[in-house]
Amino acid sequence: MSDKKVRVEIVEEVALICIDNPPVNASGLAVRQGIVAALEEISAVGSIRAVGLYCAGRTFIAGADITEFGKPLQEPGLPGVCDTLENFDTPIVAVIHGTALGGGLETAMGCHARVALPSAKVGLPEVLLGILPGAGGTQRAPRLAGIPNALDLILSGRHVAAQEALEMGVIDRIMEGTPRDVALAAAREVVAGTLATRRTGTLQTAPDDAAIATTLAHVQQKHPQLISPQKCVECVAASTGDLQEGLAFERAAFMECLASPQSKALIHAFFGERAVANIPEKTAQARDIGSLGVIGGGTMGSGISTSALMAGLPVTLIEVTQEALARGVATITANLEGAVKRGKMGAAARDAALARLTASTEMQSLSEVDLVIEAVFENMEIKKEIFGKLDGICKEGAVLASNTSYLDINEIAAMTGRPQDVLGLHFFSPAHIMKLLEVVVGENTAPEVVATGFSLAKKLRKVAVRAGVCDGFIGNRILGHYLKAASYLVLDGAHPDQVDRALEGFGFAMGPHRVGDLAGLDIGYMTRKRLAATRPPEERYSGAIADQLSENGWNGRKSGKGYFVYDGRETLENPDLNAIIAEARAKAGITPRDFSVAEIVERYMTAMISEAARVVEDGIALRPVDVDVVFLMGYGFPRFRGGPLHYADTIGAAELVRRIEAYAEEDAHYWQVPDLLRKMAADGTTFADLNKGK
Ligand code: T1G
Repeated sequence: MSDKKVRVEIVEEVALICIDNPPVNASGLAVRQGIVAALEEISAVGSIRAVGLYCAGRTFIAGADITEFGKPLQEPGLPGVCDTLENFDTPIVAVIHGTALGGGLETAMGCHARVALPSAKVGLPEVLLGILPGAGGTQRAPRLAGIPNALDLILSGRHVAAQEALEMGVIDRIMEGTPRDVALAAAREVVAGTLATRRTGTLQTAPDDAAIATTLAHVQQKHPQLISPQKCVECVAASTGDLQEGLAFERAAFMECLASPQSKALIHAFFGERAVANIPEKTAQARDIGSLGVIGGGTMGSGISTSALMAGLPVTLIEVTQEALARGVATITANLEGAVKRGKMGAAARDAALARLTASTEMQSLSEVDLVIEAVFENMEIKKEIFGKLDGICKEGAVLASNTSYLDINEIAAMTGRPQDVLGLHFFSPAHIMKLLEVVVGENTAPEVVATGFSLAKKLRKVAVRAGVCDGFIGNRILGHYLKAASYLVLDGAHPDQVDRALEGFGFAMGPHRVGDLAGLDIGYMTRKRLAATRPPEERYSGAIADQLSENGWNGRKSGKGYFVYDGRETLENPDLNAIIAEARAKAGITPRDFSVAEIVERYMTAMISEAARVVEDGIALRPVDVDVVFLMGYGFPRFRGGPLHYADTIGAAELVRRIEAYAEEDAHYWQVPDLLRKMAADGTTFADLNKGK
């Protein structure tokens, strides 16, 4: 079997070009060279009347090879290949299966007709990587599908099903069969004249200034920090003119986006979400999970149950009372109803999911399930008692997991005679929507049990990140630290609303005080009380203001008042807040001072990065990218900044050390330079280097 990425097959008067570059036929250099060589080979035959272009493996070209970005561009580039296809004398029909994405769809649009298998999908997701379709997509898509459809495809990055793509005009036909057989049949139809072909570039784009103007205003308002969405609209607007001028405009815009820090961050996020699956236990044999038990029908337990039911698993839900059980089942039902409303599943699938749910107050009914997830109130004694019981109930080989957000998995596992079967599976609320799952590995957790956690995550369509045991694991440990920085900013003079606005300007969907109100201030209050006994005396207390709010019964949205007042959909100022802040400052003997937006962001992010560096240093996270993925998937970190440690590399370890040492003059206990950062500042290492194992 040659390792040629592109093969030509001549079948009478038609030729077939087969691209074979697993895993996703990315159009790397060898594929591009191979396509050009194939066309030359076909020209040389001289008798070919039509060409069918298709791919081997699981999908048509899923885009340009992203791993080539940032490296010197090697010719032929993809724009050139698409032009060569378009200008080829003999008609070429592209046959799409799997997902034709980005440069893949652009390659197909460079061909003279497009046929898709019924299950195929097409898309132009480049904007999700901070770039834009740079091989003619912004010029050919409007010519085939019109400006509104092209804007939809290019700005949403969504994967469009074959039928809708046909209705849009992006593809010309849907045919059944294997990709090769369809390529042969379609090419013969071209010869027979029953499948029309045309050069996309010769088509005209009907102007639609209104759509362009509306969309431009929308992206500027919705994504003020992002470069590529705006560039996408400007390129589509240029598609009403001459093709070559439009392609040149697109190329310049593409190169500008590709050079942007945003694109580097978004590409880091793309590969990061895949890199976190690379764990020491990946070769271990995961145990089969055909059934799940969930203990606790509260927000988390019902969310986890919903996620499992939506993934096709049977679930046994356990609660202590019938009332609590009924509440859990009602929440699950509402979650599933919401999924139907959001178009995530059909009514029949909802009913089938509910039919897979068993609700019981008897823990004994968990005796045959493959995996149990305990999701009860965050109390160590209650959790230990449950695991003690599970040890006596569950079958041999069952995996016992806790959804604790902070507590010591080793201590919980010690309650059983099978600590090797115990791990943490830390879901994020709402658990049937949030994609992140922290898989917390105890000191005795068996490799196959860790592998089972990761395979469950895949089944639930979650992104799993491996975490070691410490208070709060990766995410909440770091959160606990930088929220103190936010509280110190307020104690020292900033206003909670000012802090939130500064961080929303940085890119967070919501500032820490609004997030606190959303999650419930009582959670933080209980954590502070839980940790009070172990708080070092030299630590400056950060909870005075939040404590007062909770002690007043103001725990945020759920009580209509917290840092802010919530009146229906309105968020209003809390008229009592300033007095509480002034009192806390007076008690602490603080003279407030002004903080700039830049200083607020700097302190908050430096605090986050410091603790993140310690989490890597302590081996709680395998790599810096694991921290980044946790924050991108679970803590609303702005994706176009790539995560705390990707962002840290844009600042540099030396500058971070300088900042921390400056802040330490105010508070040497809170602001300490992590050894890892000091070492990186000394030897010039970056977190990107650490991700590569350097
Ligand atoms: N380039 C390089 N590697 C890629 C790749 C790509 N385009 N797409 C996937 N991979 C790798 C991925 O890292 C993983 O590797 C393996 O393939 C399987 O992927 C000019 C410039 C296709 C829907 O944005 O959305 O074209 O981890 O685990 O869940 O306009 O991959 O096994 O080592 O994700 O089944 C535009 C990106 C590029 C599509 C399959 N295209 N890919 O999902 O598998 S920019 C995209 C995906 C562009 C032009 C511009 C998904 C998928 P590893 P996977 P999956």
